[in-house]
Amino acid sequence: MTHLISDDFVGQQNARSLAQLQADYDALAGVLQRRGRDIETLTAQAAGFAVALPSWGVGTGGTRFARFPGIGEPRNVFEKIDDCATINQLTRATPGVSLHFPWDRTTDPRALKEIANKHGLYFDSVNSNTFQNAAGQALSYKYGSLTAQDPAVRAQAVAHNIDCVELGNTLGSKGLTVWIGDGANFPGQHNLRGALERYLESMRAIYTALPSDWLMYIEHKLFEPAFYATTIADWGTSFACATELGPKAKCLVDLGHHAPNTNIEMIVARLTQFGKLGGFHFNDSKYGDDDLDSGSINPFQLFLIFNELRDGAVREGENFKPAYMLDQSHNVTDPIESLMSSAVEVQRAYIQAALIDAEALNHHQKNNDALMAAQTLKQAFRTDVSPILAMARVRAGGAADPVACYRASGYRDHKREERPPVAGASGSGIV
Ligand SMILES: [Mn+2]
Repeated sequence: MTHLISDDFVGQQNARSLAQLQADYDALAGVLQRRGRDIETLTAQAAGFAVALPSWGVGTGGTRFARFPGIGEPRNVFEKIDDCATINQLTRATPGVSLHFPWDRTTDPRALKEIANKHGLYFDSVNSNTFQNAAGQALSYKYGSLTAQDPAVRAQAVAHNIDCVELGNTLGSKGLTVWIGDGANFPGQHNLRGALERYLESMRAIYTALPSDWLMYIEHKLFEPAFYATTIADWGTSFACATELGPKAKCLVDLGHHAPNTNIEMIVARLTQFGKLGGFHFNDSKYGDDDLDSGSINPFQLFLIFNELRDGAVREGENFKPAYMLDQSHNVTDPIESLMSSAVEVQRAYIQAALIDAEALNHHQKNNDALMAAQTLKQAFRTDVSPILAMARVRAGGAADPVACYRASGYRDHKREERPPVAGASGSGIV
């Protein structure tokens, strides 16, 4: 495995804080032991956790108003892979990379796969893009893609998705995530039922082209760019479509794609109960599809989602493996730092949820003791599991403190030299 920051450097950085980490780890081990929990079991769970990186997240995202590029940004998919490899080197929690086409299109997917594998990375699900017009595209998506009135536009959008599947198959991916911006901006613009009928017809054609070991993830989003009626606006529509399409179609929950205050953990419970929870795009939000860093606004919500996932794993057994991915837009931070700390926040919620005393929770629920049930969750949520996460990283060769190690390495300054900006570099943005 090759790394751009030397493993020796990471080891030297870790050495400076190892004694402190060990002391914190031992203290936490004592606390957990009194609760009847073994810290080593939890550390092993943390080490086994993975959340995929969005290739478009390593560049500055921007908003619909402006984009303020960062320094030394990746200019093509190969440079994005370098940044993703660095994130995984330091966090040891992000070995998967999710590509977005046509932004990440390459004429040599085999070479791309080889380089990613050399860095210890693999390709997670691929994402199609019919919410923009690609350069040189014959027909416009201005009035929709998979739901467009014009059958030729729909055929073009279907063909693009099938192309993504073929490219992904060469790269070793096992899933296609489909999000469309289709919908109406005015009452009356669409026949609401007709648009969904056209969507299903298009999706059936894509579904038929899926390899047998692939899944299709349907990503819903409440609004934007369609501000009156988005065709795939909510989990109900997503669930209905996934059910219509068949067992290879599942629902993808992007945390920012709901109305404010929506009980997302309940959506997770529902989709799990009916076998349609495909996976997540993790991020955080205050108002809408803000694409803020995971855990930066509402870490308790993230924890409650992982409580449902913990319950799902108990009930569903080994086959319950939702796909975890970050989907964020970084505008005022170094994207590498944001993605590293976000991966750690998702991993943190996972371990906090693993700490829940499920037996006690069950008991309190049966006895209608709402206060103690809530306290049982809070006890796990309040536990600072940072030493577990740091120890899992250090043992795997990662950094005790990924952001500090990254800053000390001078990685971004090297990239400033190596990567002078080029006009029209490959895309990054908000999805
Ligand atoms: Mn998303």
